Amino acid sequence: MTTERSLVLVKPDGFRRGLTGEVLRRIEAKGYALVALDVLTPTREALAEHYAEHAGKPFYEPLVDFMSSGPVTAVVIEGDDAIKGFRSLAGATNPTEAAPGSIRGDLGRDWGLKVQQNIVHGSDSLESAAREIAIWFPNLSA
Ligand code: D4T
Repeated sequence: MTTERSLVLVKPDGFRRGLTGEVLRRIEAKGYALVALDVLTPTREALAEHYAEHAGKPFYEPLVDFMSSGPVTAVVIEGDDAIKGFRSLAGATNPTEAAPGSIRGDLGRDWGLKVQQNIVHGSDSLESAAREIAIWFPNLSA
């Protein structure tokens, strides 16, 4: 096991619904540390960088529209195996399929929209985490 950092976002749907505290509670209850936290409305430019791998996919434009629609809470968390651990806390991308007990399974649903509004984002690898943390927290030392 290695101590890892992961970039977590409480997306605009989670923020609007007042779920930031609930997401942070679950992260802390799991035992991960909060390293940095910011509330901001993401720019389309930052989102283009963050979601570069999805450019051109059918859900890409709706995704950028949604993610820039209001404030998000951006958080860097830290702990042993925190990247995989948070993905497990978050649950499957599709909230209908996300297991009960997970953030998306307990708090999310399909709203019949062009893009899934699934409350949280979490980095999916060490490389993604380093890349994403540099986008959202350029002043955070590694
Ligand atoms: P993020 O990146 O937001 O944590 O979500 P995931 O890691 O679980 O999912 P992802 O990167 O594959 O997708 C990013 C974002 O796009 C939405 N999405 C995704 C969607 O609406 N339809 C789809 O078919 C996919 C694959 C949900 C999350």
